Amino acid sequence: MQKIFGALVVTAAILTAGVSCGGARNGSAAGDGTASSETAGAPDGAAAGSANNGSANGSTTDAAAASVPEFNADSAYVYLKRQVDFGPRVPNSEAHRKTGDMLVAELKRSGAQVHEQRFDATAFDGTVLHSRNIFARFNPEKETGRLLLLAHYDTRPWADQDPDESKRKQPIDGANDGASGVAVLLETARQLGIKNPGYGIDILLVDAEDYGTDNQDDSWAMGAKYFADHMDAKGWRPAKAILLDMVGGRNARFPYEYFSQQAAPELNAQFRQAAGAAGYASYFPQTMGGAVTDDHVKLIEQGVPAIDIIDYDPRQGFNPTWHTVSDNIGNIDKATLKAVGQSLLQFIYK
Ligand code: 1BN
Ligand code: ZN
Repeated sequence: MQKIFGALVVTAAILTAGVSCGGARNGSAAGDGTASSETAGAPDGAAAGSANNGSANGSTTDAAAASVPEFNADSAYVYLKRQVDFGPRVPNSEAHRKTGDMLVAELKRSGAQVHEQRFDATAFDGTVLHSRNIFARFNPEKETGRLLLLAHYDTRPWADQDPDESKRKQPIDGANDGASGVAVLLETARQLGIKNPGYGIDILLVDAEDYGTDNQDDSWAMGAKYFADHMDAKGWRPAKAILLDMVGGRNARFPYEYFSQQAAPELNAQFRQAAGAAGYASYFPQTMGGAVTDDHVKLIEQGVPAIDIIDYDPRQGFNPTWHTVSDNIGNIDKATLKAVGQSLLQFIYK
C-alpha cells in the first residue's frame, strides 16, 4: 500500500474566527444549467440518456423518496465552469472571494440554511490565509443521523507537479482538483431543494485544503480541520461524511481510499452499492487504493466515519493533470461528473 502523506507536523495556527448565518430561501432550478447539449455518460450497460428514473419536479416537502432524481451533469458542468471562470481560487485572491460569494448565493438559492465560517489560518510558509468555510444545511431541525457531504473550493497556488519546470510556480485552474467536487455538490444541493430527502443533509465547501507542502500533513486540509475542531460547539457533528475530490477527470476511477476503508467500511460499502444500483460500478473498482491525507481525515480524527471518493490509484497515481497547469476545463469529462453525482443521489434517496 502506497501512502500519500508526510510524517512531519507543521503548525497551522488559527488566529481569528467568526461565524455568520444566512437565511434560508427556496431554491429553483439553475436557470443557466445547460452548458451544452452533450449527453453525459450513460450508466454501465444502458443507453445514453436513459439513466435513471428521477423526476426534476418533485415537491419540496416530499418525505420518503420513492425514486431517485436524475443528476444533471450539464448543470454540474456549468457550476464547474462558473468557478473556473473566476480564475485560480487561491486564498486571499479576489477570485477566491468572488467564488465564495457565488457559492453562498447558490446554496441559498437551493433552499439551504447557509453559514459562513470565517477563520485565518497560517500556512506552512507563514502566509496568513483569510479563509471561509461555507456550510449549508437541509432539514436543519433533524438533529440525529445527519449526512455531511464535502468538497474543497480553494485551488493550489502552484502547479508544482507540472512536467514543465518553467510552469511550476503558476497557479492552477483547479477544474478537477477543487471545482469538480464543488460542482457535483451544488447540483446535488439543487436536487435537494427540489425533492426533500426527508432527513438531515449538510453540504460543507471547505477552504484552505490545497496550500500544503510535502511531508507536512497538517499543512493540508486546514479548513476541514477548523470545521472538525468547532463542529461540536456549534451542534454540527454529522453521523457520517462523504468527501468528493477530483471527481471530474478523464478515465477516472475511484478505488477504496485507505483511511476511508479503515474508518468507515460500512459507509464505503453502502456508497459502492448505490453506485452499482445507479449503473456506475465500473467507476468504483473493488480494489484498495492508496492513503490520501485529505479533508476526510480531519473528520475521522474527531470520530466521524468518513470516506473520500477520490481518483487515486497507487499504481497510476492521481489523474495526470493533478497539480499541473493541465488541470483545466478542457480536461474535464462530464461523464465522470455524472457517474459520481448519480451514485451520490442514489445513495441519498435509496
Ligand atoms: C487532494 C487534492 N489533496 C491535494 N489535492 C490531498 C493531498 C495531500 C494529496 C497530500 C497528496 C498529498
Ligand atoms: Zn490539490
